[in-house]
Amino acid sequence: MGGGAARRVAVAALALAVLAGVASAAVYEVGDKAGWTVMGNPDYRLWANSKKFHVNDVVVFTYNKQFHNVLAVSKADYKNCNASKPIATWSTGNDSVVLNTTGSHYFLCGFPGHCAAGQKVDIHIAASSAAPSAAPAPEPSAAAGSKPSGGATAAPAPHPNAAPKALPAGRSVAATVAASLLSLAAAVLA
Ligand SMILES: *[C@@H]1O[C@H](CO)[C@@H](O)[C@H](O)[C@H]1NC(C)=O
Ligand SMILES: *[C@@H]1O[C@H](CO)[C@@H](O)[C@H](O)[C@H]1NC(C)=O
Ligand SMILES: *[C@@H]1O[C@H](CO)[C@@H](O)[C@H](O)[C@H]1NC(C)=O
Ligand SMILES: [Cu+2]
Repeated sequence: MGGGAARRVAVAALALAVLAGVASAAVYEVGDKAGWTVMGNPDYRLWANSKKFHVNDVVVFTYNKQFHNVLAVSKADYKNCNASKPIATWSTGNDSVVLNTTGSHYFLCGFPGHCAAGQKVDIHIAASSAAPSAAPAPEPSAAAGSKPSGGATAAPAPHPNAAPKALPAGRSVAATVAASLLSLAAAVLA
């Protein structure tokens, strides 16, 4: 192929690489630099609201394990700071948790008084945020029924009948761009 064609293919490949990067899972440190603590009363609601989480993103809890731990709990236990029946427990001080479903993921510290002091976080993944590569079991009720308790902005459905698993606009555009770049590359190569 000629130089022009090769260049176009290279551009298409680059664009695809960029798009792949956009679609890959993100890693977030809970509380950013503050970590997972009661010192300084970090605002974990504010922290969670400042992110847009997607399925398969990873949150890392970093803390002194002598003073804190991480419990995944139900919504009710999250509200009441009830640590008696956690769904899962982490306690290494450096815990990576994969958010593999849509809906809310509730975490709190099980040390006495810490949750009540604000060491709790509700990480919400909008139903429309499912990564295209993931085959998640969607939790329609979590996103459709209740209003988002975090500030996680639920993407407006483009059509009333749109399936809950519809890709968000941004990713649809990205997919369209990728598709047209691919056909461009194919045309150039033909
Ligand atoms: C915490 O939850 C357990 C079991 O779910 C329940 O028996 C208990 O009464 C709860 N405690 C409080 C303080 O709500
Ligand atoms: C936490 O664990 C990850 C690997 O899982 C490692 O890369 C990182 O350096 C650790 N951080 C601390 C503060 O220990
Ligand atoms: C999500 O991850 C948890 C813990 O890693 C695992 O037990 C569970 O089966 C996973 N769920 C899905 C739908 O992959
Ligand atoms: Cu704690």
